Amino acid sequence: MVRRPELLRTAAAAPAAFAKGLPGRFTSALHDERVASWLGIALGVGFTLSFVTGLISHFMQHPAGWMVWPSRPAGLYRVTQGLHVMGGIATVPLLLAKLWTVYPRLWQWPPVRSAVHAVERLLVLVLVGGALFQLVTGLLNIAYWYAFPFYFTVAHYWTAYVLFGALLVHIATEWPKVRATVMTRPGDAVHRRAFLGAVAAAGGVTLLTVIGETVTPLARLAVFAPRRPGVGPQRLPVNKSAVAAGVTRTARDAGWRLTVTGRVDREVTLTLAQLRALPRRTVRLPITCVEGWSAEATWEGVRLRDVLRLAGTSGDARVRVESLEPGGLYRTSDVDPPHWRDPLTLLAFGLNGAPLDLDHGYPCRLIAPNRPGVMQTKWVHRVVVG
Ligand SMILES: Nc1nc2c(c(=O)[nH]1)N[C@H]1C(S)=C(S)[C@@H](COP(=O)(O)O)O[C@H]1N2
Ligand SMILES: [Mo]
Repeated sequence: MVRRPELLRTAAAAPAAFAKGLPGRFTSALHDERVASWLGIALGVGFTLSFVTGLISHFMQHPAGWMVWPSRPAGLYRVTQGLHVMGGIATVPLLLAKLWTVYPRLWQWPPVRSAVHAVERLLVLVLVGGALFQLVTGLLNIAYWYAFPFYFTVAHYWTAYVLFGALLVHIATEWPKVRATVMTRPGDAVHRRAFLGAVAAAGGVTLLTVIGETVTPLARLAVFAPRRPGVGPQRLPVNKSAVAAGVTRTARDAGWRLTVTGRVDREVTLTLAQLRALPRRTVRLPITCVEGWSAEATWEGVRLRDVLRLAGTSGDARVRVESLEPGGLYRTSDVDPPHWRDPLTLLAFGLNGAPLDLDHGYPCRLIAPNRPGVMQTKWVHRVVVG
């Protein structure tokens, strides 16, 4: 514990570097370059992690023509998207602390000293604006609070490049300062260490309130998580229900058929009974929503590759599964060769030991390894080979 008199003494002795020119206004010794540097390093690591994992998520859903995503390790996307969302959430207290530390600089006088200084300040504006935008829109999105008039994924994706570009320039220009402060001895004063420790603890506590939505043993701590593993029909969360998707009638229709069509040797049409009569497999796979929650479940169904073999397809075929859902962004998904050839990829009709719930995609849904939840299409009725 820090004793108060010592804290005050240290604080009084430390130069309040950012408050220069504004005597008496910003008296805390924590408005300090050393504190700002440490927080900057942590934020640099955090934002880089978010950027890279965000790109992975984006390009898994919208692969460029030359990209081939592997289907293994089966839980890889669960890790990268968990880092993206959980890491982003843990960054919030760090960013707030950093903004508090440096905000006296906002009032520096004169506001602009030279052209270079003007560019530097503009860059900081982009950096702060971009960081706040990414964190706020990310949080609103996972809370299903669409308070913004633009399409989330597009805005979040493009802002990421702007933010990361500004971050790289910022690192390049601030690096000498970081070296001169945190990379030189002597060590940090007690008040700085206490403050940075408190910020780190705040990040940790924030993380604990949500991480259970993907780290199942901690599910009970996840008081701020919008979805929790184990909560939902068949102990699995649901994002879009059958009612919301408008499939309650078509999915329960006795006339439901699974059709395999497109570039096949022979078109195949199966009733649910015929599908269930094919060799059955049971796999353990997670659903990993792009919003960060994930949950493992036991799926029963037939291998997609077995169904495709019935129809006769080439080994490098491009496959698309289509839902009964009449519209919506996730009505179809592409299943590229590494995924449709994978023995874990099923057209599932059973979940956790019972027939698939209507909300989980009855009569039949796709479940595949290493894949975003948005591509685990529910209420499948057509497989189109291209
Ligand atoms: N047809 C269809 N399939 C869909 C969706 C959808 O909106 N429509 N949502 C997807 C999303 S975003 C996720 S995370 C998973 C969730 O599966 P679950 O509801 O069975 O947990 O389903 C996916 N499959
Ligand atoms: Mo999702």
